[in-house]
Amino acid sequence: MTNRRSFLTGAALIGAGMASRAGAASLPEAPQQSGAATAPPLLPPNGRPYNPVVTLNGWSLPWRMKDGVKEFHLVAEPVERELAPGMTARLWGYNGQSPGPTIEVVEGDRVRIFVTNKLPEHTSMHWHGQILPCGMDGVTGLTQPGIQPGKTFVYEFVAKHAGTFMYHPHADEMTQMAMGMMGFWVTHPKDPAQHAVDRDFVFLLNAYDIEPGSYKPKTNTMLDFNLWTFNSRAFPGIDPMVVRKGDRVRIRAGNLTMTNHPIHLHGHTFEVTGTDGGWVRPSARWPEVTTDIAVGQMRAIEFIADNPGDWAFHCHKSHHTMNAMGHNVPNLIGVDHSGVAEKINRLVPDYMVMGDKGGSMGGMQMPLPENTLPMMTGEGPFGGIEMGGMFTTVKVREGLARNDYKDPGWYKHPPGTLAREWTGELPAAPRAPGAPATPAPSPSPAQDNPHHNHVMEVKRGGSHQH
Ligand SMILES: [Cu+2]
Repeated sequence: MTNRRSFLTGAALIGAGMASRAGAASLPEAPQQSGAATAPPLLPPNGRPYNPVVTLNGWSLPWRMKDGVKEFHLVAEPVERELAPGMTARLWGYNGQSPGPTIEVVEGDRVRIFVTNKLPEHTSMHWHGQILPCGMDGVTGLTQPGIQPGKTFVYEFVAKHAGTFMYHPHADEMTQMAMGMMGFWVTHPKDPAQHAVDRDFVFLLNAYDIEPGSYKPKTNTMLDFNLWTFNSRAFPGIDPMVVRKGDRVRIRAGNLTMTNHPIHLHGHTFEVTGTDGGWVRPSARWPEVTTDIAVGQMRAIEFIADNPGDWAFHCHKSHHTMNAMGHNVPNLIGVDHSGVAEKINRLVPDYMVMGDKGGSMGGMQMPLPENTLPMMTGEGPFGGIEMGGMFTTVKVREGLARNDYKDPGWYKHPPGTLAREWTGELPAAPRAPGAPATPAPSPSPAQDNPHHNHVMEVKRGGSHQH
């Protein structure tokens, strides 16, 4: 954990925004975080006790207790975020990172949040899901003027309801959210025994459109994003969620992308126990292995981690578990284009085609432009994982210490519990009645594939771009 503390001097902030001269002189420190590692849970140093959350590849914001009020300081500013090793994005975020730090408070806490704008345009802060006075809702033009560059605004309200929330600007949203401005907010129950779990992970679903070889997201993209991320990290850059066998685990996710994400967990069934509106009554829950999270929604899922292993946890839209790629590639399965790619390559150096045996890039040597991620990547104990984007693992292990979140390495499968190659005799495979005894040979690809003459997608320069 790299913790670079930047202390803003009173002098630099005097006269800023709505914060009074006296208030500005005593602004709380704005801690900064630059690394992308998952920070350990932030144990509350004062105030009411609670069970802290773990922000996936993120951290929680320390506060200052002043006359019984929890004071936080968020600084909106340009940041650099490593999306995964090999690719860094120039984003906008808070306190050194995108997303900003998680804010954790307790039901009934009075909260005061200073928001300083170090961006080149005005911003504001909306506290998504909070029940608060209208004038604290942070909608530019509607409930407040924009926070101009260099200015600080102060928001104050009581965190009335325990639950799962987000924060994000309500000013030039298309740009500011496409640039990564968002953060998580958890209001813990007054009674720490209520809704208690052993491990509580949180992250935001976000997406970027960054041309391979460039660093800044395109902000006008509506649907065709090429980097699908958990907390501005793409697989294999997303940490595993490490849990102890027998733990009750909660995972909370909020969706600030432009599309829905069916989030899927392997090896366990879970229940949705919370939404942006609050907790779901136990009688209204049902078992799931996938839950769809619509745009602007939050879901808290809970399960007992009773099944040891390395379990995939991912968005079920297959294009969301890939990194930067070109989508406009014809399907060449079954087409013999041997030799053709090489010939075209002499003319167009970065030319690539989809494989004739499928899309697997396993054996493919493809030069990547600087600062991008392979579309299918990640090495597992059995070879290439061939994933990207919104994919990580839940690692369930026996006998971990209570606060041990360290990656335990790959799961060691007990003897006899692993799929393996069969080399013995094969039983006859029964066929549907009326089916031919042997499959008919498929017609020559030249007759049924409009791309048989190899007039294929030809891409220049960054071969992955849209
Ligand atoms: Cu998705």
